[in-house]
Amino acid sequence: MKKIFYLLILMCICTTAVIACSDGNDDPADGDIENSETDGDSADVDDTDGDGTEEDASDGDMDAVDGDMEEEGGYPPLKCKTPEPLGDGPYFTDVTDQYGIGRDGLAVDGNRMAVVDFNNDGFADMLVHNTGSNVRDDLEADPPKRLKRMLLNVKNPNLPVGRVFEDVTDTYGYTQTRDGQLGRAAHLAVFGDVNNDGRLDIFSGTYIDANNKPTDAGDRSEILTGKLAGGFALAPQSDTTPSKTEFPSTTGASFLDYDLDGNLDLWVGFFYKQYGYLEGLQNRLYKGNGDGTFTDVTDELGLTTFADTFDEGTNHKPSYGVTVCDVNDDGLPDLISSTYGRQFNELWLNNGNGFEDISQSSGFASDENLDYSDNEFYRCYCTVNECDPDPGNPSVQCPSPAGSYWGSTDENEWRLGGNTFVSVCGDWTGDGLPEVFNGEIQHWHIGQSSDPSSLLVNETDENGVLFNRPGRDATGLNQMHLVASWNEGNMSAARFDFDLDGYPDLLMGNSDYPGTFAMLYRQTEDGVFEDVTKAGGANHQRAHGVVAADFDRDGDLDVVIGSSTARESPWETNETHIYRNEVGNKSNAARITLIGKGEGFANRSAIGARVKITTGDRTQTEWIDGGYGHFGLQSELALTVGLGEACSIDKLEIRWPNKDLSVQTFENVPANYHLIIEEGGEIQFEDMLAY
Ligand SMILES: [Ca+2]
Ligand SMILES: [Ca+2]
Ligand SMILES: [Ca+2]
Ligand SMILES: [Ca+2]
Repeated sequence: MKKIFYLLILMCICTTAVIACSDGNDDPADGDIENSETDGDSADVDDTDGDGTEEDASDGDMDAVDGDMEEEGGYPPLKCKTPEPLGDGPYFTDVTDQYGIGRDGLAVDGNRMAVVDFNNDGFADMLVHNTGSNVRDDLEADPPKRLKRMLLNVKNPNLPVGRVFEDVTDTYGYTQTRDGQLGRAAHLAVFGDVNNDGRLDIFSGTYIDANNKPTDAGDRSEILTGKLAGGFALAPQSDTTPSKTEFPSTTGASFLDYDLDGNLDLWVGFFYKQYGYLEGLQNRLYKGNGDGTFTDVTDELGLTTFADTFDEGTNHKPSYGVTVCDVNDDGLPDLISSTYGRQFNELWLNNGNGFEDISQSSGFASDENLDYSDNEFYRCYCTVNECDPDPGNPSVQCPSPAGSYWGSTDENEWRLGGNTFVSVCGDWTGDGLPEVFNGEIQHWHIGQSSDPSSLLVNETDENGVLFNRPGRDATGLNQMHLVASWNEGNMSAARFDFDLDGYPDLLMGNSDYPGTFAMLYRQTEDGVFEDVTKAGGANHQRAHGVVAADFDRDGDLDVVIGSSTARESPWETNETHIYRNEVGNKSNAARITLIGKGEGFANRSAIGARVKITTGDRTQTEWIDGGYGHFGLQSELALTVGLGEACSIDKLEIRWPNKDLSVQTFENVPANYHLIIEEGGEIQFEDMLAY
């Protein structure tokens, strides 16, 4: 009911906005939006002139007496901005305390975050998980020890304007257990409306470390469905909840609709079977049944991997994150596993009937550099084993015994990939095909054995899916090393257009090692990135977990950055910080919310929808994302698209993730509004808010 009410409000706003545009901006060239009745939702919108009665449906001639009819299909007035040069910064300022989550407030700790609007009020909320193992939260402790915080973005009651977070972890029921206690063990979450009732639901993933079985409280991954009255309830258990006799090391999850039936499905990644061994666990695809339950379809769709087929590259991978990405833009979402242990990354192509392993053929699995001679641990191994050719003397103090750390495996191709934590999918180059940025941990002493973080440029053509790695000098995604014994800890990353100039940028988490901090790269008009970390002001130390959302709804994307306390960190706890974007909203932009019609149509969350935004000779392509990367990062389901100097969108094209992959186009859509579009319907315009 609440959702229906919300929609009615939106309709009213829309109608108001439409009436407000009777100043002559109505462009007859608006094309296919002139037929205002196409959404079929006659009860809500037929009173176009606001007189409290429905118009006669047969009155299609828009006569002059009806005045307002003319504007019904029109758009609200242009609200143009003139972008200013970025200047010296800072582009972001730390507003953690203002949002009430700093040390004097809720003292939120955590570095795995999903920032979606889970109470449907239009503002991005936040669910934060902290690193931890098999234990429940200790709510008896003083203060309570919590590994997850569910936070609502609400108006600050003490200020005329401004937002603040309210802790609803317990009241919203996120940590409820099957035995009635609170504090359920959980380590990641992604959101999507799995039962298409208008309320977001949750996959709550639990990482069980098989080395710590005694502390296992028995909690396993769960689906929680959103209640109409707010909060969440445990859904009936199905295949997404492993049994208590299994020890699944869940590390990532992403909602998608692989079969385009309108019910969200779920791709889940798992780490090692047991830490300290090479063998991973089978990653799994679950088909959504539309009621909160899921059925494991991994094997029947060809996604089977094996315990020990390392040489063939078909082994269970130690995944450290999963991502969904339609790499060949055919509307059928494809699956990525970001793999740790320098093992191959996985890319599974959705062919409509199942999945095909194209990890190797596409070049996605690893880079082509097979030189392992500068791997110091391999050199150590060779001090006590015969190696041909001899890689030379190690320049590190070797472990004891010298051949440990799997030195005997270092010559194998399947150990010459990356320690990939996050794969970020999105079109950076502007050709409509998604690139993938892979964030890696890399150490100086492992040398070229280990793939560096890099942008994989999509060069798919009629011959198949292909990724190319142009390298750091070509992309500009360089990283400065302050010490000779450097480590790169790129465990998280977010793709978003911070300055809304129409060129998506990259915020990269960098953590766990001395001297590491978040790095901000701005994409320039020639497609090369420039490092603007210093001017950015969000160079958060030991940045572990980064994700973007427009928390204050002023039009630009703010960021949340988590912290790590690993290895002599400046932080005492894994503090979660919010940085407000101070520059983006000087440019023109659009916020776009898509709503699918549910089962038999597009999924209600519109996850997988493709949006093309053309201004002048440039087209940007965006997809609605169901979560990605290391421990379930997720940004807003609403898109924020930068338009730079353009104050209207020449052409807005939406491809819905339904069986027909139906496409809607709108022309000359004014910027600087929140555009809400239900599948098959018209654009509802909402004014941008600013708090
Ligand atoms: Ca739901
Ligand atoms: Ca489905
Ligand atoms: Ca940009
Ligand atoms: Ca903002």
